[in-house]
Amino acid sequence: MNRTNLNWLIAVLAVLTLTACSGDEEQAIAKPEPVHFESGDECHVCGMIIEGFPGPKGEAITEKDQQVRKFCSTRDMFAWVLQPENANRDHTLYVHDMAQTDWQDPNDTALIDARDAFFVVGSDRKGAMGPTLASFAEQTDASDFATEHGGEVLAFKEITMDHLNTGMAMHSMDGMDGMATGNGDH
Ligand code: ZN
Ligand code: CU1
Repeated sequence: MNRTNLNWLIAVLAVLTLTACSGDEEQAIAKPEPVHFESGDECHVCGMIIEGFPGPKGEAITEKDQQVRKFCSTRDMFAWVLQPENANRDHTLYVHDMAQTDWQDPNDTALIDARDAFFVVGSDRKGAMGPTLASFAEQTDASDFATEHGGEVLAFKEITMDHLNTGMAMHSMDGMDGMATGNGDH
């Protein structure tokens, strides 16, 4: 993270902390605000330049040291989040709400908390890395999308590594089934 981003983050945190004091006392630690995607940003998982690719993006602000990680796709964000060293961490996570923005060019005003979002897995719409997870703030929007583009609606906590490679996994399974049947006849 560069210095400008860090200063900006600290300023945002300070403002949020002040606001929290006047309101809910339970809200001791403020959640950092989303950071905008900028040209030249690289995906933390695959290293691709994120700009110019369709589909929802992801970002994480790490729990411990508030480092910003950006991801070319929700798929790559989950590939990182589901790693054993991240799975139980309270990283702040953002994804685009695709009900609010254009699939081809998602706008950062549509970033929402990924942990509260609904995801369509296995649809026909492609992200930066091919098959991806379409993210939505509202479950009804996710259902509408799944009706139009196929796939299954899942909550954040329901996503597993198996969901990240659905397209590829199904093809290889088909091939293996065929071989297993052939060999079994001997
Ligand atoms: Zn990536
Ligand atoms: Cu990539």
